[in-house]
Amino acid sequence: MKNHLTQIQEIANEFAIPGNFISAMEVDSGHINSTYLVEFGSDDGSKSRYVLQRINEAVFPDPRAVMRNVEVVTRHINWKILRVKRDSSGQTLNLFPARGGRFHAEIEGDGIWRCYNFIEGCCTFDVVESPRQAYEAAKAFGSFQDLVSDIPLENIEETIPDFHNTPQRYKNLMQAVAEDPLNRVKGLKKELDFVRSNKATISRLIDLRNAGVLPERITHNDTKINNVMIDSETDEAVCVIDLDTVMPGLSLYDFGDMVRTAVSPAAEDEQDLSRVTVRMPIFEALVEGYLDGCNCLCEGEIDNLAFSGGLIALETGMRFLTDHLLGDIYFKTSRKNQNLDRARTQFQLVKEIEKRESEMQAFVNRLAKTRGTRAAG
Ligand code: GN1
Ligand code: MG
Repeated sequence: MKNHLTQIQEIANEFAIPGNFISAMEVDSGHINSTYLVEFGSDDGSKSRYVLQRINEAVFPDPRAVMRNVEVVTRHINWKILRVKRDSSGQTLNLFPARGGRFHAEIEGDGIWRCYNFIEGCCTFDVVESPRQAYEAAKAFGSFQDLVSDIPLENIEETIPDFHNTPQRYKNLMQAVAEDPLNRVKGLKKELDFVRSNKATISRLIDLRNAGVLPERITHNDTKINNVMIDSETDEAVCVIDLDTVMPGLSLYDFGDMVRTAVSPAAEDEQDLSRVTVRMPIFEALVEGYLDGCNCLCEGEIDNLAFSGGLIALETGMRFLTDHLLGDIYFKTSRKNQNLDRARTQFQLVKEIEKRESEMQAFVNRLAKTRGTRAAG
């Protein structure tokens, strides 16, 4: 059997990367895809790095559709930055063509791979350290919203149906509870009672969308704070990554997931729940950054910014709990009960956000008013 590195070198050779392969290492990024950082060298001694990624087919049943979406988004953003913003100074994500003329390589027995440029000089944060980082990350996701706002909705496919359909996520959890294939439901009464006690609010955003209050947009849908590359020297956000879930959605899914992943100082799988709290200065920086990045939010969106954080935390908690019940088949885990711990931190966060929600929304209203985003707070 070929060793792993030789295999990665062969996959890298499928892409139009200049120079010679030097090295590859696996990077631990995200709960879904397998990612490698590969280095190539040119004859003049210069080196460049690239990101090779295998798309997880268990999560993305149609990886070619994922690639079509990513192609549309990366090309459009590049066009818009050059022709509308007239700014060619920053780093953007680019796909490299593969043998056969597409932007992905189909490796027999080893799935679908793609290759991006590596964004140099940056780092990502699992836990936000300062309001400045929160502001920068939120501004980057806001700008992303603005950059993709003129892609026709029909150019983007729904690659994971019902991805942020919270009532559907609730049904999936209840089905897993009913089936309980690993006999894990016992001992989860507290968690399940908590979820059930929130049933009344889970359809709020979808109901508002159906009523025409919230517009459907092209959204990122996975705005975890570690999906923004931050310049290591200046702390400025450089680029949003992880475009696989770009789909038609609601801006509040994006804002809510930022709140979920940024406001608390605790890790996503923290076991000491007393560490899960809402840092108001971080929340405020998220609102300021998002509104600075994207100028297009309507009244209904502004009204639900604080609510969205709790909803996405609840939704993500239900997804982690469902996966725990089904045997950890969706999210990568590195230890026993990690998905259960992740679910518990999310539910704790929902409670903390609920306690502060009116204070959070009052801040949003004040800020929106001073910016003239709306007439009255
Ligand atoms: C997954 O790939 P990553 O870790 O950025 C998941 C998100 C969840 C997140 C929870 C395609 O994102 O929806 O919010 O884990 N992505 C997919 O940490 O399901
Ligand atoms: Mg992801």
